[in-house]
Amino acid sequence: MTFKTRVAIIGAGPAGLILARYLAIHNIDTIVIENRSREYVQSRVRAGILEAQLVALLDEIGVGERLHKEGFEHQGIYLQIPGNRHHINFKELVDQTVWAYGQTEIQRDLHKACDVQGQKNFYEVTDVNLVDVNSTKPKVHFTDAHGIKQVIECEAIAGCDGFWGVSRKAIPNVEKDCFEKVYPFSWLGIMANVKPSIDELVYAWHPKGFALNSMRSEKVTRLYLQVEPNDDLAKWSDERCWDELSERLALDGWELERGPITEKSILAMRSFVSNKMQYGRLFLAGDAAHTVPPTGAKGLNLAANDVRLLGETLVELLTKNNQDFADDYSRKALEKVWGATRFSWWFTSMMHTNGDPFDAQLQLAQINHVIKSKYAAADLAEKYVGVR
Ligand code: FAS
Ligand code: PHB
Repeated sequence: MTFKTRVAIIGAGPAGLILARYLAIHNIDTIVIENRSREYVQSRVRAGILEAQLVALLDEIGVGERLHKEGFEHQGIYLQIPGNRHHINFKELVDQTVWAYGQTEIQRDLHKACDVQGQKNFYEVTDVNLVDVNSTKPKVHFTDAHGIKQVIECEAIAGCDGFWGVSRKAIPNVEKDCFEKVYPFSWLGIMANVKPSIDELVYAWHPKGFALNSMRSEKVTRLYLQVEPNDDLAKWSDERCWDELSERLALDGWELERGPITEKSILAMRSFVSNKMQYGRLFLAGDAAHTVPPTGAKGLNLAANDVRLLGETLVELLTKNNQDFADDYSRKALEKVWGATRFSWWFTSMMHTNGDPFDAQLQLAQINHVIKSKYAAADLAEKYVGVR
C-alpha cells in the first residue's frame, strides 16, 4: 500500500515524536515509522536532565503538563572530590535552572499526545529503505509489523533513528564527514526504589572512578558508576553496586540510602558527530547525527535543539518554499552540536580517572579551579544549562 504525507519521520524516540508534534501544531502531516515496539521504546531508561529550552519546547507542543507537576526544578549540581562536596548554583551564576524528569516519562507523555491527536505511527517495522532522498518527492519503503510491504510518498524525510539507524547511512560517503572518540570506560547505571539521599545531582570524582547520584522522583533514585569499557554486568551484584557507590560518594555526616534495584545496565561512552546533517530532502536530528557521553546531560537536550531547528526549517521549506533556509540547517545545528560535544568531552575528561596518577592530579586541579573560581563555575553552569 502507498501512503502520502508531507514528512516521513524515521524513529519514534524523543526526537521523532517531538518533531511529529511540532509539525502537527504547524498543520504539517507526518507519518512516523519505528522498528521496535511502542512498549520497548517506552521502557528504555535513558536521560534524566532537561534544559529549560527542552521544557519550553515540550510546553509549546502541549506535552509539558505532567513534567511541571512531577518533575523537579534544580537550581544547580554538586561537584565532589574526596571530603569536599561543593554546590554549583546555576540560578545565581547564570540565572537559569534545569529539570529532573526521566526520558521514559517524556516518551509516555508523547505517546499520550500522539493517541489524542491520532498521529499515524507504524511500530515494529523492518527493511526500512530511503529512496530518492535527493529529489523533491522522496519515498520510504518498509515492511510493516504484519509483513506487508508499504511505501510512504512524501516531500521530506526526518532521520530520527538514533546512532544505529539507517538514515545517516543514506547520505553518500557520509563516513568521511563523521568524527568519533570512544572513551576507555563505560557507565554502569542502576535504578533503585529508594528516596534520593540528596536534593540535587552529585557528580563525584574518586580515585577508584566517577560516580553520579541522580534521581527520578521522591521514591526513585538513579545512580551511575564508572566501570571498565567491556565490564560484565554479571560481576556487579546489587551489594557490590551499593558498596562501590557508597565509597565513591562518601562524605562525613551523609549516608547513601539503599533500596531494591529495579534496572541495571552498562552504557558505552562515545562522542560522535556527523558534519553532514542533511542531504537533499533528508534531514538528520538527534542521535542519528551525534552522540555525546552522558556526563553533561546533553544527549536528549541536543536532540531537542535539532528538532526545534528542523521543525522551523520544514515549515519554511514546505509552506514558503524557502530553500535557502533549508540549505542552512546543518550549519546552524552543528554550532550547538559541537559546543555541547566539547563540553561533554571536557566534563567527562575532568571527572573520570584513567589510572594515570599525573592525570589524576590534573583533574583534581581542574575541579578545584571550578570550585574556587566563580568564572570557571559560571562557564560550567552556562554549558550545563544550555545557555548559548
Ligand atoms: P533514540 O535512539 O532515542 O531514538 C531513535 C529511535 O529510532 C529508537 O526508538 C530506535 O528504535 C529507532 N530506530 C532505529 N533504527 C530504526 C530503523 N531502521 N527504522 C525505524 N526506527 C529505527 N542522554 C542523557 O542526556 N543522559 C543519559 O543518562 C543518557 N543515557 C543514555 C543511555 C543509553 C543506553 C543511550 C543509548 C542513550 C542515552 N542518552 C542519555 C542519550 C539519549 O537520551 C539520546 O540522546 C536520546 O534518546 C536521543 O533521542 P533520539 O535522537 O530520538 O534517538
Ligand atoms: C540521569 O538522571 O539519567 C542523568 C543525569 C545527568 C547526567 C546523566 C544522566 O549527566
